[in-house]
Amino acid sequence: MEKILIIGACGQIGRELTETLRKIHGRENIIASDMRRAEDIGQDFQPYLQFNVLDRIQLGSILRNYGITQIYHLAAMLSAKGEKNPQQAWTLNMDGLLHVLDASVECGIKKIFWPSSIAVFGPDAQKINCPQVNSSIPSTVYGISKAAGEHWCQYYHQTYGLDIRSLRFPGLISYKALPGGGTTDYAVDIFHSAVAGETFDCFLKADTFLPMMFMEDAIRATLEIMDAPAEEIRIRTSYNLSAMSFSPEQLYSEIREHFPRFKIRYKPDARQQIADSWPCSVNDTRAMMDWGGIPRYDLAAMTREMIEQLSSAKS
Ligand code: AKB
Repeated sequence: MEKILIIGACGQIGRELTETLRKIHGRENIIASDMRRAEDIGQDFQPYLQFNVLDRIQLGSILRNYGITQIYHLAAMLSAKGEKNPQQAWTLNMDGLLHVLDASVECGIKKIFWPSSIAVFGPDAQKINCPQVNSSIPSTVYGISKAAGEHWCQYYHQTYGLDIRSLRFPGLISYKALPGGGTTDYAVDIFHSAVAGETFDCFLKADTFLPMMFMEDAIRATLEIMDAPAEEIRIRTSYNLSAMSFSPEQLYSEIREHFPRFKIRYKPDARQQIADSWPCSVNDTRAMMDWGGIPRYDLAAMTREMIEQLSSAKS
């Protein structure tokens, strides 16, 4: 029986992953944790612990006291927020990961998942279909922390045999939880404006192509990489992962198929520079070869699902 700790469970990925893992392993075996106060968390999200991953001593106690066998470490500061708070982003993203790696070796954790990002690539990387191994000189603190984190994961695997698995997520789109502080967040916010009947102010230019994925596909890929036999995970930094690539204008046109009167205004801000530094699309052949399945959602299917779900939540 696995006992799983999710760190950063209140975030965009954490909410859905917690729900899914609880269906598979049973509610009592999935301990959700985050910085949010335990009093503010509903009964439906229990068992829950208020916990800051920067507290290394508490991390060790949790792993021992709850008999944790696996960790999903999701807590991080994303790209746009990280540029406003570089030191804090570095501390949370880097020290947080090092605490998890170190405590996992100490407590004999069997398997760990840690998300990396397309942000590991910088302006000099290949723009279209960016390969698994390519120039990786990131221009954001978030990207630097993810690139360094990937190397730490590989180091802990090679040096201590730690079974840590990782995916380079593109922008993730979901209706259950909002993202916070990312450059790809526009692709979620736009749906909320469309369903509310409001004009959307887009912080990226109309023709900015970025790699994106519907959350259901991201969760499935996470479960697939975690379920794969250890010897099939040949990349111990992090795997490129791909589903679709679109621009704000393409997403807007797709949404207009459902809401013909929907309006968008383009007001690019500092996040444009971050988006311009990332690839437009990535190549995930290695993930497909080693363990992966094919994503089910393209732009049209994702848009339909987002609108259906947000509209029914509203009514
Ligand atoms: C962000 O925009 O910072 C994230 C990411 C691509 O990792 N969604």
